Amino acid sequence: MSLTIYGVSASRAIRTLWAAEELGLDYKHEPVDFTGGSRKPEFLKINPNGHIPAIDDDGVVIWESLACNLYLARKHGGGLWPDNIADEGRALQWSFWAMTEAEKPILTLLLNKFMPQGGPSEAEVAAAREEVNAPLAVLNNALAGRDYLLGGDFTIADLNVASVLLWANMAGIDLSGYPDLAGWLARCAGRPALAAAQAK
Ligand SMILES: N[C@@H](CCC(=O)N[C@@H](CS)C(=O)NCC(=O)O)C(=O)O
Repeated sequence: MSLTIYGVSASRAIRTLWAAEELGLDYKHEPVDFTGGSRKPEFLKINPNGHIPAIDDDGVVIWESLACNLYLARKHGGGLWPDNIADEGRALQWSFWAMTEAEKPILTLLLNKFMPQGGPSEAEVAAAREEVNAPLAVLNNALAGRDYLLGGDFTIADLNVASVLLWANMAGIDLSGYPDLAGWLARCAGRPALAAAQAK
């Protein structure tokens, strides 16, 4: 069996490196960067979008970070994949939600922090500050009275959503008004598998 994960850990590839570490997989890491490497012809053969991450699992090539994670968790289980179809549906729901509802405003605020010159415009930042509150409230409410999104255990739903929400911490977004979310995010961020992935 051979699994290759493409993408430097200081990119969305951290999401898939984290999943692979949680699953205890043996994999090869190709640290393709996002400042040119992802646009090289050899990488475009893997992901024609020119983005990292991507994986090649014995010839099965998957791109889109959270799709890579769903695939790996579905294939290897290891407690990350739900044990019933209702929770599988919820894991898909939360993964798509992270990408479509939460990622954009959080990324705008992250870019604003690290690229004060040449990053998002003032108007885009103001809109993102407003826009981010709705998904943060939805997530906070979903976590009320439970440790993890599907109940008592950490699953791929948590990994996928937390891997996007980690940017909120990096962007310095104040989460004090969302205590259930903040507690959950701290639990997810403290997992040794994430530290192992960050060290790649
Ligand atoms: N929706 C994609 C986005 C991937 C993406 O945009 N990755 C960035 C790095 S974080 C990238 O490859 N940027 C380089 C480029 O677009 O040339 C995913 O989640 O995998």
